[in-house]
Amino acid sequence: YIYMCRSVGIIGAPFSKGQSRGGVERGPDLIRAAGLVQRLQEQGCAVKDYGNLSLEDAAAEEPLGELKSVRAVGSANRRLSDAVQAAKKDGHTSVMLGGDHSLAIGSIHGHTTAVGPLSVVWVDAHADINTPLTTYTGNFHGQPMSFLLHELRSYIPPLPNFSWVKPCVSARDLVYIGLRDVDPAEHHILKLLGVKAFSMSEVDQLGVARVMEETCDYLCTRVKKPIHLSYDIDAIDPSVTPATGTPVTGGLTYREGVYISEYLCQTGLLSGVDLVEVNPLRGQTEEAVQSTVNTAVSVLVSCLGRVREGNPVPADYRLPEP
Ligand code: 5AB
Ligand code: MN
Ligand code: MN
Ligand code: MN
Repeated sequence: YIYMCRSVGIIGAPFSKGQSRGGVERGPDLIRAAGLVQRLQEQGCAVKDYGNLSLEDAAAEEPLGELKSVRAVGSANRRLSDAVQAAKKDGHTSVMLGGDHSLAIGSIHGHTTAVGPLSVVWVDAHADINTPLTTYTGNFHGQPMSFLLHELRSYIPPLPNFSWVKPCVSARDLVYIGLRDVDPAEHHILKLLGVKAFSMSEVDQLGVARVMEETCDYLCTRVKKPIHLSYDIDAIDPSVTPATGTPVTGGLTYREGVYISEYLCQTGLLSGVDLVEVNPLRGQTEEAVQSTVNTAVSVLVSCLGRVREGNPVPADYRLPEP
């Protein structure tokens, strides 16, 4: 490894209306309070913190059929898309701190608007690919991928505040890692579109190192596109990251979770990252919350150059002599 200076643009997205549990809007401030910016600076990153977007509308909103907070989700994501575009135009690796996973709509839309076609790596216990017509919870954090895929265009109804969203990702440019709670309709969509997915079974079978090799071989066989990593903290096992809204047993270990980040960083193609679904109100104890938040920070610093063998010093470093 050579010493490398990365520039990082952090965008806080304190938004929770893509699901029904309060608390997840506190994610950005908690992740910062755990020392994200200092850790990044210590490892040589130039950090610009764009602060938190103001995304939550005070007004409560009637559900549209089963769908909850449609307008709020649509307008929050529009603002987020603009913010990510600005961060990319300033030359940063964009880091979006959620908030719930409905925010991936705006984050990926903004990223691809600024840099062109992307590869997407979606690390999650869930596939988040329900359409507004297959969801049985009505929560948008279970649907973001359906709005982004070209192949699902004809299955998405028009929704208020969503007319700006244009499909921008091809199914063959998407890889899932960590799946273990996939709804029947989502499973149908994954098979219909032939989406590459490494569920926890494949992680068990192949090991995380091979999963990452195969992920990058698959994504890089054609042109090497910039990578967007959308990381739901519930991909990691709830024994490590319990403070999240939809925990599912049998997840990635801390080490597997960090390895995924290290590996993607090392490709040199990682251009945008989401870290979502940290919810302090879902932790039973202060330790449970801290373990979740600290793991989120570890995942992020590893995306941005931290290596466990130790990071190199700048080229002008001189070992002190007595
Ligand atoms: B998360 C479920 N499939 O659609 C749905 O945490 C869960 O962003 C979605 O991955 C979980 O509501 C969304 C049942
Ligand atoms: Mn999830
Ligand atoms: Mn998710
Ligand atoms: Mn969740």
